[in-house]
Amino acid sequence: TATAKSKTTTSTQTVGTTTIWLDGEWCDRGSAMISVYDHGLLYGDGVFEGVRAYGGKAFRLDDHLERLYDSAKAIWLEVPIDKQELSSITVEALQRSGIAEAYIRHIVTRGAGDLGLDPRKCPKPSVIIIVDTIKLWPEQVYETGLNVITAGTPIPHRESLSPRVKSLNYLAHIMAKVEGIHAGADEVLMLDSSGAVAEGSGQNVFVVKKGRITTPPPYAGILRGVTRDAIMSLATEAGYEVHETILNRYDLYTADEAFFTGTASEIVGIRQLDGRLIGSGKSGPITRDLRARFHSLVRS
Ligand code: PXG
Repeated sequence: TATAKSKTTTSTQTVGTTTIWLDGEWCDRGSAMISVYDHGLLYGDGVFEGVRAYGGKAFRLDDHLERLYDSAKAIWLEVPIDKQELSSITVEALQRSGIAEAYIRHIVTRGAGDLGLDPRKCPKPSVIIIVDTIKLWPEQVYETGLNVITAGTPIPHRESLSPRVKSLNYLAHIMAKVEGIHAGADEVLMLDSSGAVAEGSGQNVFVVKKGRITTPPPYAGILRGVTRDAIMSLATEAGYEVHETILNRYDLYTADEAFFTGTASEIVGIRQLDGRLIGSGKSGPITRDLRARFHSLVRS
């Protein structure tokens, strides 16, 4: 049954139930439905967020919601409820689910319209909150680091569909992921249309060289990750030198350490890129240190 299917077991063995809020109604996995005329489905016209909860508390919920409303603003979409209300409903959804170690997905779609592109034909955007869990890789990957290849698919140009908008159009990132799957890699590195290092399929990327930590700047055209910002602050507080700078693959090939950050991935080392071992070829000491600091931050 839908109820049985939606029972969720997290890594800490907390059993909860997938909980969905859809335009004011509480639903489960079987009952939550949207129209086939929704432009979110027809055209990928909409935006989303992914938030993690640790010990029943959402991590940096305000930052995620701010990004959600900014993404919506950028695509000329008005979220029909205000940020404060969405925040309260999110907290309630998390409590109702009973999932302590949760992954929360917010989605705002353009809503149901007709079969033309014109968003003015969609009178009411839909707002969805899903509380569930997520696991990208087995636990051991966090020890060994990831085997990564560069994808041939670049991220969309910043003046086409801005990568700073967390939109429902993830096809470029999915096509990159598919390349990684067919090559037997754990994850992919995506470049921008000029060939500079951009991000993973759902992660920001960092390089460590001689104790100095670098990551590409958001204005170059990447998603400004909430985890990225948290890691940059943690690293600075810990006394590391942190810089935003344009990176090339050369910088990764010759790095002492490299790692990805993201809500779903948290912080994970990159063991090798395109067949070049990075540093010692396993998750490095600064990556491990930041991972430990990140774990205590999210539980604090
Ligand atoms: N870049 C992109 C393109 C992303 O989609 C990040 C960076 C990291 O941002 P945060 O704020 O999460 O630190 C993301 C995150 C997944 C998954 O399954 C990841 C994301 C969205 C949906 C799924 O890994 N986005």
